[in-house]
Amino acid sequence: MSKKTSRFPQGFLWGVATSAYQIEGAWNEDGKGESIWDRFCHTPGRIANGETGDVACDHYHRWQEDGELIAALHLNAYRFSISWPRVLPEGRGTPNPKGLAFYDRLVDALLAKGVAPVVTLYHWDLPQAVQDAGGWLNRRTADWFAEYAELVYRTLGDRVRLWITINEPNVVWSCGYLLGEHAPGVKDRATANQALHHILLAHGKAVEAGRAALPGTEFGIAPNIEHFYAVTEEAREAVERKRLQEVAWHLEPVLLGKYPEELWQEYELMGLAPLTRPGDLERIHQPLDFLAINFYFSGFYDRDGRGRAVEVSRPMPRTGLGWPIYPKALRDMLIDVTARYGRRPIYITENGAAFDDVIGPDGGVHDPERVEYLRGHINAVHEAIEAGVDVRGYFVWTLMDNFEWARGYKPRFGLVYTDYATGRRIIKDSGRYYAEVARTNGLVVCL
Ligand code: IFM
Repeated sequence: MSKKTSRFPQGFLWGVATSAYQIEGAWNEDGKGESIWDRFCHTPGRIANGETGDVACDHYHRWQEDGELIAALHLNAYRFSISWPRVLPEGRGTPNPKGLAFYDRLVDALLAKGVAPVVTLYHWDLPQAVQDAGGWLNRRTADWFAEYAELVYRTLGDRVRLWITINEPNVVWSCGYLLGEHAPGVKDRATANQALHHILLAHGKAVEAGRAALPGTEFGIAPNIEHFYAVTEEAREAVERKRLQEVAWHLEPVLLGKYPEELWQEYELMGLAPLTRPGDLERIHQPLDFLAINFYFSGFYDRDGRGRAVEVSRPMPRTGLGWPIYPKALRDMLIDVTARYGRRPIYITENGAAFDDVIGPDGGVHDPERVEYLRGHINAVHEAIEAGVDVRGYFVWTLMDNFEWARGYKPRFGLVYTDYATGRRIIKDSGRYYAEVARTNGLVVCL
């Protein structure tokens, strides 16, 4: 079997991504305020095994060791999120100097190791005080978010080039407000659409504030984009409708300055459309420097007798969570997004897989399926670049096993194994594999 090395463009970012609530712990230390995830996890019955992010990976105390891990993996970028209630315990008003100092030190430590910090402003841990004032249903939350963003820009803006406003608005919409599986645990479509509108408004306001405060830096948003295939010609319309509901509804206000017309009209008739004000969509539709895309899912669909898309099960490898492993969909999604919305810089800001990793008798963690997963998906990114898509970086979800929201600690997504009993971190085989890809800026593929 012959092999070839696919090289990536010079300056390509190789990173890992994390989020504050999933790794930091220290939920009530050093003046941090309560978040909606603290409240949600402390409510019995919400999270598998009653687990919480109270301690998580204890990154708040072990951040130096974690920074060293990132450098040991030869990565040149690290995407992390700021906990809004850690820096503004009440969501607005008086900042918490100790919270700001934590991120300040982290950024300095990363830069000293040649790792570019990529900052996400909102990865779901809304201050509980803001929730108590209505949360994302209160339009003022968008203003408070922009004020919070300004505080972070003032603190870190001299050293951070890439800013992501909101992580996966579509997942907040679906899991937080439609299915009720995530904080704040709502199950109502009209409420979900209203919350989404204010989240997108918050994105627009934060970008506007960022442009004024930090000329020369770059701003984007990180939707989670799934790729859908129609298995027959007849299924195309149904699949396009699914894409409108699950992708375009969240993405097009940002990229095109309008909600998809057909869906808007339907929602309006059913009393499910959000209340908007003149100028909102212009504000949401900020020019973006890049699109950050999180990619995990794809599916094949037929249509049922009522013209709805129904998933067709196809034999294919799956992750430990049963999620399909079909790397070609990453390439196809990137080509599709570029064709529909225009060529622009793209970062894959999350991609990864959970497996039931264990420490082996030799003390190592051997995860060949994750190595294959990464090889396939990184190859798909390379193919997309060759097809003309402007991909500038790739971030594995995630640095180390951490708190997987409603599923608790069982799913292990990390390149590094977290031994929760002791806090010890062990680099998995996939971590070593990815380190080599990053070090050489290239991927070896078998022909
Ligand atoms: O852990 C999450 C992350 O917080 C958001 N994107 C998907 C990941 C895996 O489910």
